[in-house]
Amino acid sequence: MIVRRMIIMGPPGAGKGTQAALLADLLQLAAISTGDIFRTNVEQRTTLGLQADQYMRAGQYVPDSVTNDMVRARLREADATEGFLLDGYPRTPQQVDELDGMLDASGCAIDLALNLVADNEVVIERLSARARIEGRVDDTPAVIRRRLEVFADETAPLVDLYDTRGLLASVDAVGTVDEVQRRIVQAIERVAAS
Ligand code: B4P
Repeated sequence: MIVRRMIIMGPPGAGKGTQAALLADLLQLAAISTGDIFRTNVEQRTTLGLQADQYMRAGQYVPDSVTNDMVRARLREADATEGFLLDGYPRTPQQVDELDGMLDASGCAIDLALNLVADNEVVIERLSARARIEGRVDDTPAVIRRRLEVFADETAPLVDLYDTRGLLASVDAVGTVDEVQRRIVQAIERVAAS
């Protein structure tokens, strides 16, 4: 099986964005990061950005309706028709339902749900390091704590859901970027060989 449609899950700071960019390049897939799209819109002060900004600053998820509409439009773009890598979407059961509907409508399906596993101590350290370098407004200690709580409450249960569907591959995300990438490539190769 050729892996053409993937999602990447994991807590904030697990390395989703980092690994998604590398993988999209390697597999020639469109990398779609909902966090990046929101941040670009916030910078450009678009209507979508103004809607998303308050939630992101507070470490909350942007409302499902806003996020789903944005992803639906992005998946219709030409570069996503042959394959995509969704980084940070879906994050709620409602987003899973919407994504299922979008894929049904276009006659395709997810091939793999990659779950990056890292404990809170590691991700807090990474996000705190990024705060010192980039000064992202959602990387302050209080907001990091809130993001981890929101992840545990709303997104962690989705791991079991994709496992039940037989699509899950969990990868240890503790290690260097190269080490984690090698583990991910091995996981994809196992799925491709099955
Ligand atoms: P995201 O942009 O997805 O932020 P994130 O979960 O923190 O992951 P990110 O990709 O930035 O970090 P990564 O783990 O790669 O979301 C931000 C916000 O947008 C959300 O809180 C929410 O408000 C909103 N949002 C996004 N999607 C949404 C959705 N579907 N529904 C509703 N709201 C949504 O990397 C973190 C740091 O670790 C980096 O500095 C990186 O360099 C470093 N790092 C990575 N791998 C490493 C390694 N192996 N070793 C050391 N450092 C590493």
